[in-house]
Amino acid sequence: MALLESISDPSQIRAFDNAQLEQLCAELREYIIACCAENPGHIGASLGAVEIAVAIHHVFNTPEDKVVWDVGHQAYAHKILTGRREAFKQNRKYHGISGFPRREESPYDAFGTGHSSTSISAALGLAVAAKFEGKHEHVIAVIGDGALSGGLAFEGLNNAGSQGTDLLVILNDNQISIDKNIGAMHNYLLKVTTDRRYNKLKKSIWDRLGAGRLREWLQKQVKNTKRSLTRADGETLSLFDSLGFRYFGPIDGNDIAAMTYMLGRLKAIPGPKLLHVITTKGKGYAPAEEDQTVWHAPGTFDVETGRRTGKKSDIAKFQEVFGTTLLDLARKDNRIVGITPAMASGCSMNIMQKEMPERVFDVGIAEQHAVTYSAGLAAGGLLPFCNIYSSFSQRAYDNVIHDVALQHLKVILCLDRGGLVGEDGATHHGAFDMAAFRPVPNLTLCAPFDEAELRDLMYSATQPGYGATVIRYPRGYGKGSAWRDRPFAYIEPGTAVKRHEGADVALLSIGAIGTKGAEAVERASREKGIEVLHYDMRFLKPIDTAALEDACARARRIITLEDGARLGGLYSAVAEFIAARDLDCTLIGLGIPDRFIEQGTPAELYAECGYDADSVYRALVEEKN
Ligand SMILES: Cc1ncc(C[n+]2csc(CCOP(=O)(O)OP(=O)(O)O)c2C)c(N)n1
Repeated sequence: MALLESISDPSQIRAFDNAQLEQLCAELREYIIACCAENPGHIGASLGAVEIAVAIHHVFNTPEDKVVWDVGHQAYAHKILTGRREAFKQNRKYHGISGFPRREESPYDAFGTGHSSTSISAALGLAVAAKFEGKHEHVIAVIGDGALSGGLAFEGLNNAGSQGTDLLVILNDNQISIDKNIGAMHNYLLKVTTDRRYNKLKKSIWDRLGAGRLREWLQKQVKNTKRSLTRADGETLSLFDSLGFRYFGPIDGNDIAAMTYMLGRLKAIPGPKLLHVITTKGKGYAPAEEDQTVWHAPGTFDVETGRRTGKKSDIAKFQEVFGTTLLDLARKDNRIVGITPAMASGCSMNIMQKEMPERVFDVGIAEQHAVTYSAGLAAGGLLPFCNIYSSFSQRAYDNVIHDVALQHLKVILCLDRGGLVGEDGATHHGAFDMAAFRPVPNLTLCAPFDEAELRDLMYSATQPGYGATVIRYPRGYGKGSAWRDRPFAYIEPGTAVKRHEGADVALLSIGAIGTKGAEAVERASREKGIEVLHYDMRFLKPIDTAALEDACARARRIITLEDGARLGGLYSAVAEFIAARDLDCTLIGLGIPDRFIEQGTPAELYAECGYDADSVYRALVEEKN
């Protein structure tokens, strides 16, 4: 680590020669692998983007010149080079650094990210602002081929291409998203990169590198290739040119000499430019190159063997319950189809995809399209299950209102990772879904207590008593209730379940966080003789008013518990109920407070937000009425 150890600021690498830059890339890789083996993170994308980060900081005058990373999960080399080498050992940890770029964290993080496809819009904004202020800054957006499948990226290209503002977009094309990348844009990029002239160039780059005289030669080749790629076999391949960008590439993005050379040249060219670079996800670590989907974020592993060392559990995650149940339902009902915006393995829709590939649609990182497409499928008579991670569904809010709910279209929207997700932090917590969807008419909004209830709610939503439905459930494990091969049970919309009888205090919970509530209820009874009336509300909409009436009539102290924003969620719903009836109750709300919660283990974050089992217990026993 001779070089890396001495770098505290990227200006130190500006004078490096190619041999030093190559060594630096090798050291960065070794460091990222060693750190991620113990402290898991997004290793695959970050290994693939090492040369991009090094070349940018070598060529450009960061932080005055600005780099905007799309999604930001590939930016580990950037973080390590920009004064966070030691801090990287605490990557994604509680009170450590974020796994994504954050403006508060470093002046080198020009724009915060976590969600996909924002980089071109944000970089354009920065570039236009610099122009307004008369500053001569370079602004660079680094976007993956997966992120380019998101509509926002096209909106950015469309706007930037017509403005003529100086902007460099580096398209980091590793030909994979988390799962296999799909879509027409992917096919187009593939066509460009498999062009015989490009491959000839790539081969000769390698041949030539050994021989030296790199500069003039590369210059000539790149020029020729650009010319030839815009017209391969008589067909135009200049999609980006037609959008107003000058297209350069494709070049080998894992070749540091080629990268620094190209960036150096592009620095002098005005206007919107797009450099297409080909990289390998997981580059330099064989296990990560071999199974790129798993090594997107593999958990802990043994560096020598590549064996993944994360704890295995006997119980299934909510995701497996979702995936298996969807397949079970689809086997019985031909109308059922699955839609995922690029998260087939993350949400386990790949279980259905394996058996029924023609009935599962991976639409790319395109949450808005996923919802409106589902609405179209429903309007055409199919029964779509659209699965979106809760935080990414924020993108599709209007589509749910305008395309689904308003038109009474029966889309079953399954929101995965509802609630605090842990190490991915503020950008990824599913905090706002319940508050956001509660005011939308024509929607049923529910959250299962456990695995069996998820299965039954999914089944129930297919039945005639339900219209458009949102089912939200958390990341990972529940309490481990028996669910597999269980006969489906219909759940009437708007019905709560009484989970404990009592009258000293009432606990109204929604979702799987209710299991922590149940632990606290049990402990309050055992240790303090406090008997809690515990309702698992199950539905936020329609809400079970009989259960609320019962709770308010019997217990004067009501505690709501939700793994979501208190403002607008269950807490607000119960407050509205109490206020409308002028009831004499004290209401305490446990849930995500009115601020953004950063990264940490779920246990640390529940404790911080005051709704882990201990906090619920304290709230229950604080006062005996
Ligand atoms: C709006 C949104 N949807 C989904 C995701 C989840 N996600 C994170 S990285 C990723 C794949 C990105 O692919 P690409 O841009 O090609 O980068 P790579 O990981 O291949 O380097 C996805 C789908 C996200 N971060 N944001």
